[in-house]
Amino acid sequence: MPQQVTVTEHILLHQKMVPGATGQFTRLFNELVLSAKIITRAVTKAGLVDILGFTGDVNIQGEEVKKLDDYANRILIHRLARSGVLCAMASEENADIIEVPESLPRGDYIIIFDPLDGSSNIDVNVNIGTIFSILKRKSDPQGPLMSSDVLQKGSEQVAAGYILYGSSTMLVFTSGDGVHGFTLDPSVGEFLLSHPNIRIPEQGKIYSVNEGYERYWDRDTKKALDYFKSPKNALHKPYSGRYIGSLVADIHRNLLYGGIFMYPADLRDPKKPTGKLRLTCECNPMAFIVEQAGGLATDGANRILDIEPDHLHQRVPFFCGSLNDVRVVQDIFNAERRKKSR
Ligand code: AFP
Repeated sequence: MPQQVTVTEHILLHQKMVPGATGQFTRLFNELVLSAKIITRAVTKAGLVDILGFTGDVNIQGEEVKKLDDYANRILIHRLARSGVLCAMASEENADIIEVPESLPRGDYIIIFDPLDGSSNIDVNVNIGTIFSILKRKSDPQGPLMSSDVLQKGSEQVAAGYILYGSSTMLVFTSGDGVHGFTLDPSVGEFLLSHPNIRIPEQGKIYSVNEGYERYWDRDTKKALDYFKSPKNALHKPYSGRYIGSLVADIHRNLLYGGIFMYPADLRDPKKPTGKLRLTCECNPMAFIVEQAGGLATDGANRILDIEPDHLHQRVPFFCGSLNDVRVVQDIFNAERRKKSR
């Protein structure tokens, strides 16, 4: 019989190697895993039960809230608040930080999540995902929670991951010790280690971007796209274009096959002058995973993980993926900056 390691076993084994580990992280993870199973159940029933379509509300991002989005958000908030190890949460769907009520046991961890990313794909049965970023409180636990506890740089993340609801449900995460992927075996209801120590190919062959908006990009982004489509690039042939429109699915594919994901600044849309994706709940966790797998993530000028967030729902341009491909983008942006400063 093949050796099958569950995600809980994997975390417990790794916890043993961390001096002073208290088991709090494992408790938090167990609630995440349970939430992922509950959301998977709802996703796989979508179409059969009344969970497709809109709730009629508009979220903090100004987007109409889908029923499944709202369901995933409520499950995560309810379950995670009961982990006993969190002091606060933040969700893409909620305007403000959600403090864990005093009536529940609390701890030093903070989690930021996008409950169901890729909502526009929900009603058409295309992959969607949950993204999470875990931080540790820095301020005195006896005092009030500070906004700086939540607005930490991505490099301070304790762990980050995503759950991909696709042809199977997968949980991929890093706690700073490589990237590991687990696949939900529905027959036993457990996430089993299926992709240990994922490494992103150094040289990609895929570019993923919503090319429909090209005319609204800055010159550097257009130059980068041109490079990936040119037969004169490092591959000596155009890259393949692949874009699902669900960040989790696009990053997951590129993580395994190699490639670059781009969501640049959009100069047409006043809502997206710095891109669409949110730093704290989307870009930071994905950047942590991709860097841990050997890749890179930048906004064109800065390493994503070095950006100090100034507010919870901050958006940044995002270029993330294989080392060589992201370096090409960095070089294009740097050259242009050098020219301007002359
Ligand atoms: P939705 O959740 O509104 O579908 O947005 C998904 C997302 O945040 C991310 O998952 C995609 O990569 C990106 O937006 C797609 O945006 P475009 O539709 O503008 O390409």
